[in-house]
Amino acid sequence: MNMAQNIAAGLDRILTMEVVRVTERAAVAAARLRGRGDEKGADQVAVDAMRQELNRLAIKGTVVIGEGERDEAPMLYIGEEVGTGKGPAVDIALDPLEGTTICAKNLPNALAVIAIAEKGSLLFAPDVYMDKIAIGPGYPDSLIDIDAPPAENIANLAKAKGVAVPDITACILDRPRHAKLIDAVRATGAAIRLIGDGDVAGVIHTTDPEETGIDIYLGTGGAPEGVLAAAALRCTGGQMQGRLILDTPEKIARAEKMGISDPKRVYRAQDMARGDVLFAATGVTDGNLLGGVKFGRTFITTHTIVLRSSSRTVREIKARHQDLEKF
Ligand code: VTB
Repeated sequence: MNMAQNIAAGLDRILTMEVVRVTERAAVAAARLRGRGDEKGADQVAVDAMRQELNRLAIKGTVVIGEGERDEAPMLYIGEEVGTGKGPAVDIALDPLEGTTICAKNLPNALAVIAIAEKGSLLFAPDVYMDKIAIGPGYPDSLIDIDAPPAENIANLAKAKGVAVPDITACILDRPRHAKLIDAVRATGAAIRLIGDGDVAGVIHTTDPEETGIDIYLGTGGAPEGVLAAAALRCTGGQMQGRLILDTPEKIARAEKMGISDPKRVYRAQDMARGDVLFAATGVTDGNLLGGVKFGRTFITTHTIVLRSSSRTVREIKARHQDLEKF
């Protein structure tokens, strides 16, 4: 395939390599503020760093999932144009620091995250909650059903995996709103990994249960984080369903403005992130899949995962940065 054909077939392949710098840079900036109890500060430096690096990419990018509406987020707001402007037109979902509280407390699985997709192919999700369910690759289609009771989903998963229900671990955000869900899962005998934040990582962890110990993700979290997780799952394989929680007329109106006409629609990963998608995440703090940034005396190391949906390649990039000036 020559270059022109390659571009026509999806995103420019070179972007797969270029995008790594974007999350690396955000992760290093945030990692300098790990464990300082300063959520806002860590987020701000990550945003600045990601934006700077993103603006070096040869793309005509539009942020569709970002730091918020233009009036509440001065940088990387929804609708902001990023990149050099010379290159393919792409839509971007990003979270320069997914898990600001995790970073502030120096707990596992804070990430710098980005997804780049062909124009018009990412769900334009309002910043509301989303009900989510996800499992990893290698299972029959439609094994999970967001409307089925947790016990049924877990039993079906255990059967398909060829294990007993108590051998299944579900990942759930530790929130009072999940009390019933937690009780229902515990009643099955399955184990739960309760996480404080970071459900993008939680969903991705289902794709490698041997490494992470997590088989299924359940519960409600941010809708923007849902789109980011869906982008990753499109690349790794796996199944996800999400439904926006539009429980007030105000939220329904907000969603409508973003083009969502059916407030009860169930989105699969392939509905939230269509076409060719690139996904990159760099660890800020140590985690189950990615190591955090390490500051050596003369170098900094970063650990990044880069995924592309059209080739389903999973790349892990461990970088040793010796030119510390660049940070
Ligand atoms: C999750 C989690 C995020 O928000 O989406 C969560 O992944 C949902 O909101 O890291 P609540 O905190 O209100 O439950 C975060 O914790 C922060 O964006």
